[in-house]
Amino acid sequence: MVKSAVTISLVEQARGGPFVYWDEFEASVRSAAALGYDAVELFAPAPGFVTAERVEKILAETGLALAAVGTGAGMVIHKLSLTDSDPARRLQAGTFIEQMIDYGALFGAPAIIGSMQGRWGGDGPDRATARGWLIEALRHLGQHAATRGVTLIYEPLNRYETNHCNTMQQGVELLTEAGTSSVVLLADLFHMNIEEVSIADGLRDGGKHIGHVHFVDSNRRPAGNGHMNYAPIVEALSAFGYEGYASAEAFPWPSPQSAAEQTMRMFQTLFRPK
Ligand code: LER
Ligand code: MN
Repeated sequence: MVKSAVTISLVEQARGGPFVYWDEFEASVRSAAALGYDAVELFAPAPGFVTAERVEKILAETGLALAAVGTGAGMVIHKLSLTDSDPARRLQAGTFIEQMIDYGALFGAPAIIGSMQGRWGGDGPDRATARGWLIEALRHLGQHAATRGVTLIYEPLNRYETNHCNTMQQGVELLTEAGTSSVVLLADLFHMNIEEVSIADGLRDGGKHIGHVHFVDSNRRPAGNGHMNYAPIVEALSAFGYEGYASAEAFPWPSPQSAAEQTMRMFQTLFRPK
């Protein structure tokens, strides 16, 4: 059964980004719990930003799980990427992600590599060099995650955010080349709406490699506020037995509370039909 999750961002520098809750952690988790969410996905400025003790206490009190932790703060705040031409910066990027993996793993939550994959070209490395670094990083970080009992999530992004992988098929090829079984793909419906010929076909391309879904509409508003056709999406996920999270990574439109309510209504309609 697909599970519901909603994003919480505590990264001030990311204001304006596609995250539902922006409040303090506890208030956001309590609000998500009141709406019936199974979990929250946390985008924090640094590993341990909300102490492990507090996370544990609040999750225990509300009964929610931690679905995943984002690593994008490494890029947004520190401009770190796994494909930076400077080896010292690549090392710092890897260390930031390792620490985020360790933080999430305390709660069984995988870390997500999205914007920290960086891009090739321009003043940076050529495509083959950057791809080699990315593959090496996924192998190493995937192994690190496995020793902590979690997977690692790799997210193909739309062309304006990366030029490594834009589609699920490219994501599968990257993971296959990396030869790692501890890294899974994130299917973000917003990015897929830009890049895939058909979102449902893209999901089928990813198939069993897909370990996480960002549940959002075509315009990045909460599900139901754009022109996304969800029926074939739900059918494709169900056909390969997807049982991960549908996590609301969407603009807090028109407000965090309304966005969380609207997403939950759509989640119930699509994934818990009467
Ligand atoms: C960024 O566009 C995104 O989708 C995030 O999940 C990755 O950091
Ligand atoms: Mn995403």
